Amino acid sequence: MRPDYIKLAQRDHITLSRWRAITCDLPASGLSRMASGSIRARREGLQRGVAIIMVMLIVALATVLATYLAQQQQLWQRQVESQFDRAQARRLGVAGIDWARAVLADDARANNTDHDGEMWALRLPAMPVDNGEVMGVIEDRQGLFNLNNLVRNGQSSAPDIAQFQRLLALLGLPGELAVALADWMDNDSEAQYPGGAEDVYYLSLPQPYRTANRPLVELGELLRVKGFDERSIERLRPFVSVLPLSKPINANFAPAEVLAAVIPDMSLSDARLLVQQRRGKPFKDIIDFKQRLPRNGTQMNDQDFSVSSEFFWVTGRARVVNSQVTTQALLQRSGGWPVVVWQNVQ
Ligand SMILES: [Ca+2]
Ligand SMILES: [Ca+2]
Repeated sequence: MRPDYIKLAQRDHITLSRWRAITCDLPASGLSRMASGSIRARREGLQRGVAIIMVMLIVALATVLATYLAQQQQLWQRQVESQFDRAQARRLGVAGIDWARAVLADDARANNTDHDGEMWALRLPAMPVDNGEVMGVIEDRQGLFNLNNLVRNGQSSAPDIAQFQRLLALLGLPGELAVALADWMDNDSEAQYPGGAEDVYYLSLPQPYRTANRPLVELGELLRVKGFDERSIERLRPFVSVLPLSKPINANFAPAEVLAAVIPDMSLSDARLLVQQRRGKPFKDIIDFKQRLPRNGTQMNDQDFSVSSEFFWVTGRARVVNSQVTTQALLQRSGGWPVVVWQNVQ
């Protein structure tokens, strides 16, 4: 028979060496009884310790989880609020384009001329709205030289190329750019001389591509045309437009450089004088314009000019809290309510 204390040790899964460590100081007499009580007490102590540690771990885990969930909730809330603000700013931006259309429709009902003294051309300060502001500017787009005029009915137009070459010369840019652009847009594949380029040139580039052979869609496309670079595009930007239709230039908005380029016998200094005289006294009609030109505009082609516009450029900005949206739109007003030819909201 094994002594009771050994049975107890085995029952409680205590090794013999551990048992000896526990009982080494106890006298042999009464050992069995005392050993039984001691083991129970230590086991209960161990269990309480484990339980306390488990509770602490659960509390710590719960705290970490609660903190994480609170942070996720705040993040989600901020994302929802930000998306809501952006959606509101976007709606405001689109509403700004509609506002511009309404203003231009009103103007069309009021008169047949367009100039920078009209209400639509005023630059208004930003208007406050709930938690933000909105602002927009309407600009004429028909006082500029329309690059798409270089090609008419799919064919390069020599008179328009000559006008553009005069504009290029006034801006200090090479005249070959006009020929290269005409080739880019005309529907044939025969390069004009000098300066033209068609598929033979573009397909021989390190990263080859084909000639567009169609009108331009936007000014940035010039980067693909032989001879143009960012510097020349920026130089041209204040003086040229890219319109889907060929329309006469609005003499009330044309910069002096454009007037001097389109009217063959007009010098740049004469054109600058005319632009000065135009301020506060816009041209009423083409007859008025011709009468105020040097030599009464004897070399002017009446078809090249008008005193009204169909195309307008709208830029806007809407902000709600910290979300901001910018808008750009090309509008065409040919009678009633202007239509959006192109718009970008971002
Ligand atoms: Ca008007
Ligand atoms: Ca071509």
